[in-house]
Amino acid sequence: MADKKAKPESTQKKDGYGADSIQVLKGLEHVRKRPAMYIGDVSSRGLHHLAYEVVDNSIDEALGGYCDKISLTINKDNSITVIDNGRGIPTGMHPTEKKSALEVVMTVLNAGGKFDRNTYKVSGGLHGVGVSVVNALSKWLKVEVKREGKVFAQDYKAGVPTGPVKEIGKVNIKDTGTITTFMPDDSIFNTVNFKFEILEDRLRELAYLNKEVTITIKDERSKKENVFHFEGGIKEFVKYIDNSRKSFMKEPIFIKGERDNTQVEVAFQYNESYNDNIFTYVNDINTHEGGTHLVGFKTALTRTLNNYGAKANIIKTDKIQLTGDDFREGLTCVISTKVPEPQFEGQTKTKLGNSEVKSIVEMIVGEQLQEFLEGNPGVAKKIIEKCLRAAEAREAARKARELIRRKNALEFSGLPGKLADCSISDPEHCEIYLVEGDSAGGSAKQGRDRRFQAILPLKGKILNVEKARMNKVLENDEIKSIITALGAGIGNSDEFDESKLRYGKVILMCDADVDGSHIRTLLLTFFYRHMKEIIETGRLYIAQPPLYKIKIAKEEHYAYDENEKDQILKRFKVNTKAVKEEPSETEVTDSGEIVTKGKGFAISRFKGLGEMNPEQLWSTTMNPETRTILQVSIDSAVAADKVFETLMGEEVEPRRAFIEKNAKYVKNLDI
Ligand code: 0RA
Repeated sequence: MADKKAKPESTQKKDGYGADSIQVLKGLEHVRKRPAMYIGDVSSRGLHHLAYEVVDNSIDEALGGYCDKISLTINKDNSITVIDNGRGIPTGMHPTEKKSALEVVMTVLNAGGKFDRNTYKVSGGLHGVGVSVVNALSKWLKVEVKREGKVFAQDYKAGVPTGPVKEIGKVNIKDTGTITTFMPDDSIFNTVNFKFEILEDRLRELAYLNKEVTITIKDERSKKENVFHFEGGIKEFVKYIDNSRKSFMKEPIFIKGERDNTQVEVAFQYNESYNDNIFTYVNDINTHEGGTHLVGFKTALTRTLNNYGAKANIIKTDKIQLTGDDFREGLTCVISTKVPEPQFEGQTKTKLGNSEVKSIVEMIVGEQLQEFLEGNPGVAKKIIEKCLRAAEAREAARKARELIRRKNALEFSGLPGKLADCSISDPEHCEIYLVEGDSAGGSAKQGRDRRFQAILPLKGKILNVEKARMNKVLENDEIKSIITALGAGIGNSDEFDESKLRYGKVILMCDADVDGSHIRTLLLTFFYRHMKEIIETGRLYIAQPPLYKIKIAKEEHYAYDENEKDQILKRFKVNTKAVKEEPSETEVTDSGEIVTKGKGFAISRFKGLGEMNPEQLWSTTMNPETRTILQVSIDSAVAADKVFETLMGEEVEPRRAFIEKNAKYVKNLDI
């Protein structure tokens, strides 16, 4: 088809850049100079954010009821294509910018907002920065719009148009939509490798939250593909979250209402576990830190169940008082709100601040839950009885906690006996290593910098908290010593006091073998379920001990993985072929070290931390100048929950399926 200039362009100024263009360039330049201000960071997380940003724009069309199909493809060259069947980005002349609206949307910061497409904008935290930010951070980007029976297109490099908007073809007038393909700029991002699983998690979540849309994801590199469409919406979402937990309820309870343009949807059920799992959303954004919608829900749940239980004579109010926690034991819940002007607060800007939302959610949930309980007395009774059992266990837990407190008061310092504390007292400059095993603990104590590094050796495996109630958790010796060493209490929100935390960094140091990885997972599960704030504030780390020691001539080198080992061997021109072809000598030393020897070199694989002497441990794993530590983060709360529940929970079948299917992925999420 012939390249024809689109009408709007023919009326454009011909004399190159006007003042508007210069402003645009300055805006884009700033995005490229300070990308973190717009997308958080330039790691894998920021990279995936680019894709979310483009998809969010299509979801906006879907929220307005104009679009029901969205597809995302990771192309072979690692670029991303997002296609939707919305109205298409307008291509006509923009009234004030004096160029095609399409070019304005793609190149001017925050231009999307000027169109005011619908009431519930996907904006908050780092979302809603606009597709122009994606454009600025892409080596190249190509947009195609189908609108009014025509196909328009424009190309960009680093956010700058390489030419005008062109009409490149014709289509059926009913065929509308937008196609965006972008290649993230590898001079800006640390990595430009998109991960199918990460994008898949977000798209699945979006499909549950917007039951009208069908979202397809395809990976042209691996040929993986998936289609998400959930007629049951968040009700199905709750079942998905709980698919490896047992519930006594056939269907989640579903509540839906609207007041003052604020829409509320809640689905929840109870399972046999002891944790609560509430995922909250505002305009499709996961509000990790909760906020007024969550408070409204909790208030309504506690009050309504309490009133009903007392009225139905299931709760004998003279015998026992139930707290909010009791009503949330074993609860899995999704709260999805649509709020016109959301105010986001908190450290990561994922806490809803709008005060009016609390009473709206509280009222809608209160009314409809009461109706449900009265109409379903059988289920109601089971729910309340479960809450009563929780209350009894809580009483036992309170006694156990009291015991720890009293014991602490009796002991001289209140700190666990085996903790080797550091001498500096400013928590922000201190770190604690939780070390697997007494022998590694001993080496770490000798090897550390005692001014700011504390060591707490842990004996064997800590309790699997996924299968235990709070009182059992608190009876466990290893967990008790972790809690007292950290000094900030336990629990998410009310009982955990971050200001009392005795260390700025908590570093898990486990062996690089199967047992070590199990212990690490148990520890991660503990922190995720009972001290989530430590993870959310970026204080939890995993130490990376080396896997290999390579002795060449008289020098020792350390490698942290297979690849690095090969690189070292290559760098020193060691003939590795000789080793592979004739495994000359493999020895197992007294300490269990496996040594492979060849001409002039020896490679030993560390089986455990205990094999390293204090100096080795310091220089390879603990010295802040030379070590690598991995920061633990929760990108997708739902995915994290799935990992812990499936790995550590009761049901064996889903666990097996999960390990078989996702062996590789689990490894990634471990960090
Ligand atoms: C501004 C105004 C209108 C639609 C859009 C933007 C739009 C943006 C994106 C981004 C990806 N897909 C999109 N689809 C639409 C409304 C145009 C009208 O009134 O027809």
